[in-house]
Amino acid sequence: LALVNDLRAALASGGQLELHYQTQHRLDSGELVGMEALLRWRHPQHGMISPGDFIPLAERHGMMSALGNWVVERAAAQLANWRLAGMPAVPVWVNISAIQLIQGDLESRLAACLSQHQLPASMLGLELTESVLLDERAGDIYPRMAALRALGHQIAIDDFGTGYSSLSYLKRLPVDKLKLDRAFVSALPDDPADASIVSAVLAMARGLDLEVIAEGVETEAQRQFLLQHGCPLVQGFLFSRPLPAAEVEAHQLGEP
Ligand code: G
Ligand code: G
Ligand code: MN
Ligand code: NA
Repeated sequence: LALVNDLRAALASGGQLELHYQTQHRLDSGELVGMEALLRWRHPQHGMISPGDFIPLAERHGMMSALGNWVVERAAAQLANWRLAGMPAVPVWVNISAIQLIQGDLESRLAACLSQHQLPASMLGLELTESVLLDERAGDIYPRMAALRALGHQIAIDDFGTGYSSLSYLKRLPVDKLKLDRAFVSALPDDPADASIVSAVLAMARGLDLEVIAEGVETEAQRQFLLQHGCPLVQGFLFSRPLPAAEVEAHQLGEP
């Protein structure tokens, strides 16, 4: 319970929360194509706490909506700073939780942040997990996804392949990208089952005109496999860990 109160205080002040950014690349050329914003909590006593631990806490105690809003606002502010600093203008992707869709004012929140920081919606991508897409409390989210895309946001399905969704939904979902979950990537290229699944997903996505980004790519052998099977995009420790904004900036602007 102490931790809940700490989180409430952290959210109120914003001081202990940070976004880290992990770069995304074109697999063949290595070109930077985007960044994922990942939430971090630097607790004064417990050190860095993973979102895997405090996001469930925030959800249970009614703080997830405020936390999600903080992430969107922070990412937009960072994008504006980077634009001034002359950083490559690539989209930043934020993770959207079910509660942000259920609550219903996500669209106006996004619009307010973008207009405040004078950014086009195309610079802020939205990652939704399969479980978010299937959350009944959010109602029919297809029209809302379509509306978000009409505003200019790109949408990616996060952790693709780990949910219970049927493949038929891919045909009608208004999305731009599939993020292939790292569970399928980690045992490549040796595990024959994962190799089959990954090559099948890549072939299917091509047919459906969806761009795939492979997550959790850590080794050159994994990169080679993905390259040979036509995976266009990649994110993983092989290229970069999630880093504080200042470090990403130093890398991209070519520190001596
Ligand atoms: O970065 P890390 O591997 O610790 O993230 C753990 C989990 O927390 C991942 O599933 C990631 O998607 C999720 N996560 C990270 N940042 C955010 C965020 O800002 N919002 C939401 N809803 N989830 C996040
Ligand atoms: O659920 P989501 O895909 O949003 O979670 C992203 C998380 O995956 C981040 O917290 C990040 O720390 C982690 N991650 C990113 N790249 C790698 C990787 O190459 N290997 C492993 N093991 N984890 C990764
Ligand atoms: Mn994600
Ligand atoms: Na993921």
